[in-house]
Amino acid sequence: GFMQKVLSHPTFISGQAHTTFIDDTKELFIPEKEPNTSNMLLKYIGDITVNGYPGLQRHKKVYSPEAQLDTSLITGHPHENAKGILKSQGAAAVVDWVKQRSKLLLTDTTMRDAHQSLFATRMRTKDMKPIIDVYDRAFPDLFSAEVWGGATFDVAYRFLHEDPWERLKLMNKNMPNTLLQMLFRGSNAVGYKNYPDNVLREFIAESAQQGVDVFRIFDSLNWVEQMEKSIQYVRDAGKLAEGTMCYTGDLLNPGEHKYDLNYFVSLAKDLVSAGAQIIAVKDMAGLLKPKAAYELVSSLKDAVDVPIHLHTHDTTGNGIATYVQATRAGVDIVDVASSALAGTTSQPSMTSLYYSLTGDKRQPELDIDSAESVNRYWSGIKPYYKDFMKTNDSVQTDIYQTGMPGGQYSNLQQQATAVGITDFEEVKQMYRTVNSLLGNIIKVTPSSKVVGDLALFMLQNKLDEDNILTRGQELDFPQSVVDFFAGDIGQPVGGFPPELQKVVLKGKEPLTVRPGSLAKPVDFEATQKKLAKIINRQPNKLEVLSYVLYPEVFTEYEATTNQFGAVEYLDTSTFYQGMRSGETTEISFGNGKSLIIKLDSVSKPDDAGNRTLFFSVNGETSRIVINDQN
Ligand code: 3PY
Ligand code: ZN
Repeated sequence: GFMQKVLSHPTFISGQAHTTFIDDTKELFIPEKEPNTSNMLLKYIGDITVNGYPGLQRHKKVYSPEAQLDTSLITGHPHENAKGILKSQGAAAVVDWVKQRSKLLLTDTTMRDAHQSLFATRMRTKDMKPIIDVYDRAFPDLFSAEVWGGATFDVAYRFLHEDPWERLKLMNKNMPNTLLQMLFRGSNAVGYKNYPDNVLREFIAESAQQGVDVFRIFDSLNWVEQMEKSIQYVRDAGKLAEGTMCYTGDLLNPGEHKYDLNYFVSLAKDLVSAGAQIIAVKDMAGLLKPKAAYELVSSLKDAVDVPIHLHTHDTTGNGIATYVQATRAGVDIVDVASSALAGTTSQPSMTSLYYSLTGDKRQPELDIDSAESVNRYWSGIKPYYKDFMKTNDSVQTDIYQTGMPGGQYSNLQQQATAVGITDFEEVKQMYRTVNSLLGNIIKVTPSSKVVGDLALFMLQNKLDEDNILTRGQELDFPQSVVDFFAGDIGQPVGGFPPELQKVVLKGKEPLTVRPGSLAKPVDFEATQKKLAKIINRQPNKLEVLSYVLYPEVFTEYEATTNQFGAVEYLDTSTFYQGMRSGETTEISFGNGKSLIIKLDSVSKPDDAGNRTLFFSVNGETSRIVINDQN
C-alpha cells in the first residue's frame, strides 16, 4: 500500500517537502503551491484508482451529500442553553442549570461514538462540515454534542490523512452555541497506553483551548486514581469533568457480587470526591437492562448531588427501554444518535427516544422536523461508508453473556480470521472463559483488548482453564496480557489472580501503584526540537502533542500529506474509491479556488507494470504514472 511507499519517498527523506505547513490559526490548511497541489492530489487519486484503498472492495458511488441537505425545515433559534451558561457563568453554573431542568437532556454522539461503532471511525471531516453549523440551529436544546476523542484522534491521522485538531477547530468555530464533548481515556488520553501526568495536563489544556467543553474521563478498570489527575486538569481549565463509571456485569443478578449496587454507589462517591462535576455511566457494551437502569440511577440520584449522564449502546435492542426507565428514575442526560447512524452497536436513536417519551412530562425539548432534516443528511452520507460496516448489523443479545463492547465485536472477528480462527462462537466462548480467568474485569479500551488477545492466544495454543497454569509456564503471552498483569494499565477491581499473574510475568515484578506516578515527565521543548528535525519545519504545539502520543502515526501522516497534499478536500467517494475514466470531480478549497478534475483515460500497464493516467485539470492535460500493484 501507499503508506509504506510514502516513508521511503525521496522527497520525504530529503526533507524538501514543505507544501503542507499548517499553523494554528487556519481553519483547514489552504494549499500554498497550487500547481504542485493538483499534481499531488492527482497522485493520490491515481494511486487509489489503480491500486485501491487498502482493504476496500472496488466499487463506486456518485457523491452528492449536499443534495440531502435541506435545511428549510430547520427553524430553531439560539436561546439560553448549556453553552451560553458556560460562556457567561462558568462550569459550576452549567451543573446547577442541568440539575434544575425537569426535562430530559440529550447528547448527540453522531459525529463520534456512532460512526466509531458503526463504521470503524472512518467518517471524514469533509462530510461533517456541511452539517456542523446547522447543529446549533437544529438542536439548541442539546446538552452537548460528542464530537471528539476516543478513536477519532488516531484514526483521523492514520486512515483519513487529516489533522484531528483541525476538525475540532472547525467544530468550535461553526458550532459556537453547543457544548462540545470528548471521550478521554483517563491516563491513556486518546491513546492505548499510559502517559505521564504532564502530557495529560497539556493535552487537556490544549483540547480545552481548541474547543472541548465537556471531558468524559474513564478508566478501563474503573480505577479512580487513574482518572483523578485528568479530572483536576479539566477543572483547572474551567471546563466540565464527567467522572465515568464503566458498567459491566448484571445488577439484577443475585449472584452478582462484584459489580453490584454498592460498588457503583461507592464508586460514584469516590468520583465526586475526586472532583467530578457530573457522573457518567458508560454502558459501552449495552449490558444495562431497563430495570437495572432504574435501580442504578435511583440509587445514584440518592447518593450524590451531581447530574447523572447515561451512555449506552443499542446492541441488544433494549437501549430505548433502558433510557425510558432511567428517565423515570431521574437521569439528567442520555446519549443518542441521529437515527440513520443509530441502533445496533451505536447509540439509540434520538427521535425514537423522543417519540417513546410522548406523553411523559420529561420528554426532551426537540424540534422533530429539524431532527428529521439533519437525519436525512446523515442518511445521504451513510452509503459512502458501507464498506466499513463490517459489524453484524442485527440485534445481538448474546452480548449479555460475553460482555463484549460494541466496538470490539467486529474488530475481534477480523483479528480471529487473520489468525485462522473462523468459528466466532468459539471465540466468544473463550472470551467469557478468559474474563473469568482474569477475575471478571471491566472490559473497555484498552482492557477489552487484553481479554480478546488472550482468548485468541488460548485458542491458538489449545489452552484452557485447566492447563493454562502448567502449559502457560513455557509460553510467551501476548504483550497486552503481559502489560495488564504487570500493572501497566492499572489495578483491576479486586486485584489480579495471583497464580496466573506469576505464570504470565515469569519473574517480572508487577506495579502496584499508578503507572503515571512513576513516569518521567515529557520535555516538550526537547521534543519540539527533535520533531522539527524529523519533519524539517517548526511544528506547532498541537503537533508536538500529537507526536508525543503517536510518534509513528504522526510522522506517517506528515509523510502522506507531503506526498499527496490536501486529500481532505477530495469528496469521500474519490477519497476511498478513486475515479473511473470519463468521471469529473470538483475540489474546492474553500478560499474561492477550486480544481475541476476529469479522468480522461487510463493506459494498460507497461512491462514494468506502470499505468499512465490522463487527467484534465481545469481544462489542461496532466499525466500521472502509477505502478499497478495488483
Ligand atoms: C473508546 O475508548 O474509544 C471508546 O469508545 C470506549 O468505549
Ligand atoms: Zn460508547
